[in-house]
Amino acid sequence: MIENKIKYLRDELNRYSYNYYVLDNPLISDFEYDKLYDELKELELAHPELITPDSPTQRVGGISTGFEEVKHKYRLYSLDNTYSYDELKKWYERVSKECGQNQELVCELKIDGLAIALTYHNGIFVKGATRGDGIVGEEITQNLKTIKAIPLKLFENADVEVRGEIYMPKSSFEKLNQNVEKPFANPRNAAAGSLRQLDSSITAKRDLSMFTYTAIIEKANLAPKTHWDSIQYIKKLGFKTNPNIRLVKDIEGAIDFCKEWEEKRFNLDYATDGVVIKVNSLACQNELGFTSRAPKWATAFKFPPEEISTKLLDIEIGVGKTGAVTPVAILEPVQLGGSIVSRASLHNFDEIKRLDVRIGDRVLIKKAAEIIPKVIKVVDSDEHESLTKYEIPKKCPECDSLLEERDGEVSFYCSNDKCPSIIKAKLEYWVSKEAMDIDYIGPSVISQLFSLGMVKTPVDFYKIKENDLLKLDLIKEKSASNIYNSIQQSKNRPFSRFLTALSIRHVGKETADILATEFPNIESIQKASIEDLSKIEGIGDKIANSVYEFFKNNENLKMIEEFNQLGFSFENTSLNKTTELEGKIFVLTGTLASMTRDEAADRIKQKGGKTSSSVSKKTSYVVAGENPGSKLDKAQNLGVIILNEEEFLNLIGENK
Ligand code: 3BA
Repeated sequence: MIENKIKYLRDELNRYSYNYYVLDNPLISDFEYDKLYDELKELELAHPELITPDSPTQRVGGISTGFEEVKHKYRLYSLDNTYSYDELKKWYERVSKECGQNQELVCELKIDGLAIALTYHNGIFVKGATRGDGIVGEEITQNLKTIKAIPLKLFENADVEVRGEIYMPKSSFEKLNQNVEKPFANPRNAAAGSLRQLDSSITAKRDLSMFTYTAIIEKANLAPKTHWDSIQYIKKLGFKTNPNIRLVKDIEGAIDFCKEWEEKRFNLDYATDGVVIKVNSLACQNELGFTSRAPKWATAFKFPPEEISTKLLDIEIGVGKTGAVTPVAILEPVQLGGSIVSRASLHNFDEIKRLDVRIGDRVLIKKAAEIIPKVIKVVDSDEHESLTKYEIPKKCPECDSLLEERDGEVSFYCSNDKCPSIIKAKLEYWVSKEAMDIDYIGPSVISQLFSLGMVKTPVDFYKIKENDLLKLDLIKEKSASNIYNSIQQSKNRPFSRFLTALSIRHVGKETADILATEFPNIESIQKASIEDLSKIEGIGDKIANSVYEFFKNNENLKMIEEFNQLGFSFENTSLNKTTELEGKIFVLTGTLASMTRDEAADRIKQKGGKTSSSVSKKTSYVVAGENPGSKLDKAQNLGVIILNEEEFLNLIGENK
């Protein structure tokens, strides 16, 4: 029978992937796995009515239009932390006072990833969300389903919510960074960026995994009495847990564990930033309870930030989009915090003076919470006095214009607003996530476009033809057509994004949002006086002035005129927002004939509705186009109203 064959294939595939991704014990080759997978895929294609959400084929979903906020059923608390063993001892004294002496503790490595919560009903994975602020997170079920260490079906029909940390192995992070335009700063950011993809097929390509460390059990065959036992139960359900965990008799045992891992952690293929210490007895945990933000029965020991000394080879000067000049220390490469460091921040010239840093000095550098290490001091040496004092450069390293100081600011500025460094920095900002979010373009592409004379102002991006891009030296996924398409797509960004991207002084994302809600279009901002502007809540004199100046500048006006001619419309869509669809949640699936899913989502939001990437009881409508995905099945199961394209257009009043 087909059903039996399908069940057999699913069980086999699940067994193989459990052994591979959870137990790290491959049983068969990728080739053999793929053969079974294809067989299942084919059967499901012929019998779509037999597809279930926990089938291994359901790991890669489709493209969603955004992530819905969800309230966690149980709050995810924070974790108190300390760098000091004395503090750990004090914490243990408080534990002992409440629950008696000799409380056992469990030590777990603190994984430096992203905390998430997974919900299972009857052993089936139904929902996954980010921690968010612990009370409300973002639903990212589709993306989490692509992670093979997350079981879609448990070994028991339990109702549980588990929490754990999503991480990217260090080795996979290094590989990924060689293939992306904008490298991620660390594995944690890479994991976060991968989870935030709207297209889950991209997430599926990233090597993500999860260590699970907490279970809230609602319905199960067992109620553990200790944290240790609950970890064993988590394993039994089919989750991956971190093997480096230890049950110890008291705080001394925990401190030993911390000391041991302070060095050993660098040999692991995942990032850890400390040790989480938890009271083992759940009865004692209950007695201790929580403060307003964290459990009293757990604490984290954070590994001390590493420091190391190295030679300062040079001080380079960078020029940002505002013209502000920042010094960067160029160092003899050293290993620090799991990566090789050859540059460090020196903040500004005041800092160089304060530290009396001279080229040729040995300097101490430190990597703390920041991504970029910083120079903390000069290491005393006989040599230091013989080195020449650092002098603040008089001229811009790029264009030789004089550097100038500005009232009340520590930075120095390049005085030439045509400085190539400033122009390039502005172009880089234009394409950045915060602004027009143009994929596949980063510093190297911009530098080429600029030196070939193809792009001098942002408007030039939109005049490029696909063939022009063939002149560039491009790698892999940054093909001419990818770049061209992502430039074209960026034309649809909202008005506020466009205003952000202009790099108007003192106008960042928040201010741009304010301007975009106060003014219906670009002409009206252009016409506004300084008084009009500074009357607005959140816009001070400084901002009002720079906005005013920006729109008085002839080159800026010419650029905006060119944008107009290119068909950019700077209408403020949020102003003509309506409320017909208020309170309605839509899920879009399949291909629509009259518009893309993104456009449909915009129309829905325009009318006050919301969209979500997954179907639940709260979903008001599922709009199904051609070739809808599993969302349609789910909608049918849950009895959610399903609209075809015509019905949808009628509903939003666009069926002409
Ligand atoms: N254990 C992070 N919180 C953790 C359950 C408590 C907790 C963590 C932990 C609160 C790790 C705060 C966010 C959160 C689940 C709340 C761990 C790790 N235990 N091993 C005590 O490895 N990073 N983080 N996560 N609930």
